[in-house]
Amino acid sequence: MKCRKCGGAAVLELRRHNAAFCTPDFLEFFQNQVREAIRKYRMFTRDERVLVAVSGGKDSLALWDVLIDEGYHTTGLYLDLGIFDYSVESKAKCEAFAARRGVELVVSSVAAEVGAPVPVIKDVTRRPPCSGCGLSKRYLMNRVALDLGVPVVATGHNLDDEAATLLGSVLHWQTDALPRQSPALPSTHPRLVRRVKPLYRLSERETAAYAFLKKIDYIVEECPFAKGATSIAHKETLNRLEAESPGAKHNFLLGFLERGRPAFERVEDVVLNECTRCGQVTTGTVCAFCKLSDRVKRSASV
Ligand code: Q46
Ligand code: ZN
Repeated sequence: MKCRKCGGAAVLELRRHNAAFCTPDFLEFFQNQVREAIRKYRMFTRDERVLVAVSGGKDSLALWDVLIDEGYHTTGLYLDLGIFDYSVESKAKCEAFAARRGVELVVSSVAAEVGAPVPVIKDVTRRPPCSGCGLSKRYLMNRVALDLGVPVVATGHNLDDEAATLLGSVLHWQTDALPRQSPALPSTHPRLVRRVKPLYRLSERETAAYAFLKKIDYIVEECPFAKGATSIAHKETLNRLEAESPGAKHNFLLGFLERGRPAFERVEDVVLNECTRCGQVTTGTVCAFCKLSDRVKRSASV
């Protein structure tokens, strides 16, 4: 196998691009895909500070790494979910990365903010763990960004994540979710920051290769609550399709973004208010996060 660019020995074959690359040329390919994502969706400028949400996994640390190399002004945000050893280890990976690269990492704890860690929230609400966890993550990312005066949060969602979410929405024709599926969600209220996904053009395999080649030490284990999630089943389905026809995932997602998504866009008629308790955005009077934290604190006091 020879590198498409320089003809040297290739380390990685990318069937969907019908190409193979050596290490330096693969790293450049990876950077170019991120540059293209940022440019195409005007995700952020060099003058803006970017809050990078890191979980300790390969995708978010690869994202932070590439943005630092590209010269962006970044701050990392680690949300401590309190999920047993998984959280202890993933936090240590993020702290070690930040120390190695000499960048700032902010840590916010769900237990401190909600009143209990994710496993307890799950028991109190009797809902799947990802429900309280996802709500808390979205809320805290936005609130920390506002507190720091950062206009944009970047997450490490990759092509596989986005294609699996799209497949789930299409299988159920969730027409409310389809217009929101985008690599860049604009701020629609002064108290909502922009959310962007600069890795949406890169597959999980490619981010794993990047992390490996850049010697990034990340947590390999998934969250213990991820097992059995429908998104994993959707990823497996897409991987089978990809094996049959390389490029299927890429065409599915990028084709949707270019040609499918505009058909589902409509003028949002939801009125956004500020939560009377915390001031964050809600469609009601008190936001879902404040309600959740009330419930958790009430159950702890009985
Ligand atoms: S939502 Fe669910 Fe994740 Fe939270 S409980 Fe774990 S799997 S971490 S991406
Ligand atoms: Zn609130």
